[in-house]
Amino acid sequence: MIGQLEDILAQLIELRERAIAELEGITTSAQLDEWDTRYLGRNRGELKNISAVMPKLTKEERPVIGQKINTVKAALEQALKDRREALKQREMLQRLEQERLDVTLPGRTLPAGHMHPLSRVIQESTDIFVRMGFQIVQGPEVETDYYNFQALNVPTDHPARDMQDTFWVAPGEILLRTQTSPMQIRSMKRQRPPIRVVVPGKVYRNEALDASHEAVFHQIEGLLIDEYCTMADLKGVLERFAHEMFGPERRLRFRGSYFPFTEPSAEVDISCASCNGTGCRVCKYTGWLEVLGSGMVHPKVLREVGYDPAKYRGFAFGMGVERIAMLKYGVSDIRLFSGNDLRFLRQF
Ligand code: 2NL
Repeated sequence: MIGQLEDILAQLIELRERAIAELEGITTSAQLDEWDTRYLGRNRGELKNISAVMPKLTKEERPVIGQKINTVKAALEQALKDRREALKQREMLQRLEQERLDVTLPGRTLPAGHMHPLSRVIQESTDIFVRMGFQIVQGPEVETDYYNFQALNVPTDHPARDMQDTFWVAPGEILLRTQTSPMQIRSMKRQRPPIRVVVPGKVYRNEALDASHEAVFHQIEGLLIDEYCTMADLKGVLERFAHEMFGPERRLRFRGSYFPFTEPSAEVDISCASCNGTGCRVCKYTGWLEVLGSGMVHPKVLREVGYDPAKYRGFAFGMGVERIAMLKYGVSDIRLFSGNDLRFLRQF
């Protein structure tokens, strides 16, 4: 039976060669599975078919063939495993190639907002006053006639109280504040001197609107009360403010003026930054730009909050935030600040 043995061995060698050659050409895992069943399948795999002859072999031949079959089986199993691994690698490389990412591409920038120019001016201004020892106070926009007018020595027949100038909520009683002074009156009633407060906030005036007038605008008011306080202190504080806000080259000029709540009163001009005071279109050839109103607190106002004018005196000032921002940034129309046009806002 030597012939049969050799025949089987030859079949095994041929099977192994063929199976491995075929394996080389396989490119998908479905083909691999198909190959697996065809050659190594327990049911009708080619190797199984060859093993079927085992019972016909002699006792001596059986282990020889059995061992050979096992060797071929192990070789094919190993080859299958290697091919699977190689295919996996290939698929991974293909995916890496296809799903390639350029990590050097610039990211998508998210649009970031920033402070409104008016908020910035308010923040910068209050910072300057905080450095000079003032406290920042805020309060309601809906006020009483008493805090907005009476306590400030604004007479009942004063034109500011007129229907044309004030937005009344309940005529003669409740109104939208026309300045932030009401909070300063409250501060004085609440505490004793020395007092140093600054009140930023929204104010309302029923005015004809144009490039320099809005019905809703912002104001920063300051108040200082102490035993020894003169106009020189007022000038010093305002000069410091102007220098920090507009630059140390700017000069200030005080012009006599009138407000019901201060006596004496002064309007303050700043030397024009465009021409350095020599005169140009910006300052209408005067060399000066009006920035704020100020004065020594009127004795009637001091008395109203319970202070003895013989013992205490103080100064106060008020400025329009929009006006400061217009001067600082060279804006020619106040309405731009409330227009919400991003082309304008993005410039700050
Ligand atoms: C201006 C002028 C000013 C004040 C506001 C004030 C407040 C108290 C007492 C006295 Cl509690 N005065 N405030 C004083 C002078 C001027 O504002 O032209 N504002 C835009």
